[in-house]
Amino acid sequence: MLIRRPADIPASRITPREVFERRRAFLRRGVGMLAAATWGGAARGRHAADTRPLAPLAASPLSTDEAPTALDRILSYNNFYEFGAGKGDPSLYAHALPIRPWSVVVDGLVARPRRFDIDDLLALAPLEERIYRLRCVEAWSMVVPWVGYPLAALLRQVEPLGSARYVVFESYYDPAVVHPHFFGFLEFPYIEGLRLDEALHPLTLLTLGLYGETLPRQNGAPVRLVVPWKYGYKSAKSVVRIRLVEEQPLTSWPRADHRNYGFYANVNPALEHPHWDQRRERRIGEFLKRPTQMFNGYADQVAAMYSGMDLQRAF
Ligand SMILES: Nc1nc2c(c(=O)[nH]1)N[C@H]1C(S)=C(S)[C@@H](COP(=O)(O)O)O[C@H]1N2
Ligand SMILES: [Mo]
Repeated sequence: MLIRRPADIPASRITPREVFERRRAFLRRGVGMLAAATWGGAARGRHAADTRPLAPLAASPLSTDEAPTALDRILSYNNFYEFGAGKGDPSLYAHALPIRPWSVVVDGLVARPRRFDIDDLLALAPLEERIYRLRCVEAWSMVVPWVGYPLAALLRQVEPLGSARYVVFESYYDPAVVHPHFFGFLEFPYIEGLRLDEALHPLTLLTLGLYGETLPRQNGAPVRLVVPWKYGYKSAKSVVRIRLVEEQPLTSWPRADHRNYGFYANVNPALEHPHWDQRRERRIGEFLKRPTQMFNGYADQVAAMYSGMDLQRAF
């Protein structure tokens, strides 16, 4: 079948928002399958697309009004070390990730431990589209229209006990499936963690999609975390277990290199990093760097959680 674009508009002239709106219009007109195979397929390049539309989505007042990064960049410039250390590796190799069936165990210091099937998770709370900045410690950033709902909605279901103070996130790991090349720096499974108040903060998103569809594998299908005021490494992908615990967990990056990666990982331009300048960032798709904002621009909402803490030490 020969498939044409709607008009001969050079791709360089199309803003991500226009592409997004046009894809949505396609989906609404009931040719979702076709749209996914054409626009999605073209944008994803070598990635085997098998996402599906998510609806209905409420727009979130917590969204930034900045323009989202183009979908093809979000799909092809990734950190997902289980599938390689190069930015292009996840889009090439993450197709091996088996995303169905999938379930997430939520246990530890909770009154009602439970295993959630991915379909339960998709139906647990109203899905919102939230356009958030993602700032990587490597000094690049993106703006992504995520789809999800507050992690708090999930945690409420299991009733955290009074003794629970931290939340641990464990990513999928099967040595037979992940990472076709040797990468000896991180130990797997990838482990992340938040303080319970951070995990319950309304900005902390249990994320099931982006750009109006279920998550592509390279972005952490079928369910990941997004914590927009922290460096990207806090946003664990392809989560299989969420555990509530009493002690601050030893997470993957500080375990590998505690001088360069802290537990808190709050975006902080005043912090000196030995490898990357945290004062500025390059928005993917832009040429000039821009100043990095404290807490990635979310200071009004989150700074109070850290009052009285020395953010140079608790970094
Ligand atoms: N399981 C797992 N989750 C992960 C990572 C990883 O290597 N493995 N990389 C993190 C880092 S460093 C970043 S910047 C973001 C990147 O998310 P994106 O590829 O969807 O932009 O995912 C985070 N989550
Ligand atoms: Mo990152």
